[in-house]
Amino acid sequence: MSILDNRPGLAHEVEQVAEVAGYLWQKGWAERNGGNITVNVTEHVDDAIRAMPAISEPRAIGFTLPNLKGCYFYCKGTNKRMRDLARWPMENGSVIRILDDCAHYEIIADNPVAPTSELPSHLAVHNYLIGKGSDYKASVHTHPIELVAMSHCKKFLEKDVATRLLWSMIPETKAFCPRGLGIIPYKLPSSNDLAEATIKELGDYDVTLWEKHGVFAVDTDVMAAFDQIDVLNKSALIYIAAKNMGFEPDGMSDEQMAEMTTAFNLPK
Ligand code: 2HA
Ligand code: ZN
Repeated sequence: MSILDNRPGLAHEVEQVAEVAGYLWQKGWAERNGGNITVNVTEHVDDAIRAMPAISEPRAIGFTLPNLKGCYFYCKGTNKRMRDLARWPMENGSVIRILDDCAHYEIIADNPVAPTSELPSHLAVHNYLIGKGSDYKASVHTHPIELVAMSHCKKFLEKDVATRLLWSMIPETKAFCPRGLGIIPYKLPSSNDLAEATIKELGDYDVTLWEKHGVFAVDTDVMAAFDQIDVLNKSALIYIAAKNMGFEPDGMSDEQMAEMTTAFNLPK
């Protein structure tokens, strides 16, 4: 028996996570247990799920997150591989319930797989998204090679320098990542500091670059969050390809960017 049985909506959410996990592995962005995904699945929760007993003891989140009262999340498991999650999502991830104190959670299905080490960041972000009335349900953290490489260069860590460069490599990037790439200076992985810094940047950006570590993206669903990272990394690859051919790419001109921004009604 699985919590996904006879629940096509919930099963679809988890299948989408598994599909994205496979892409992350294939792209070389998910070495070993690298990266994590959480999805707010509360809209798919019925009375039978609400009545399900816990299969773990209550565990502390590390924050008190009042907007998460009554929420349920599918979370990748800590120390689990994306390439395994792609095939067996309920053996490499689990569904958790936030307890009424909003400071603890428990695992309810299918197996007692402990959630991702970045759970504090992920849940604090979901708390923030709900608080501002956003319809975003998914967050993805991964290690895209070329974007991480760019984060080793000080120039690209200045506000919006990487965003402008990446947008200018191909018109689609601004169209499909219209808020650009926020920058988070290096912080210890899994730390509350990293979570807090990420939330601050998510006010202005859907995708943030964690210096020398990876990216963290949010969107309505896991596929959309993946797409935003994918278009940014594609631009990084075009930039690198040009550099490898021995020249600095011109990039789209300011006029071309402005024309596209108006034509597609994008934010300035
Ligand atoms: O879950 O990528 O940052 C593994 C990580 C932590
Ligand atoms: Zn990471």
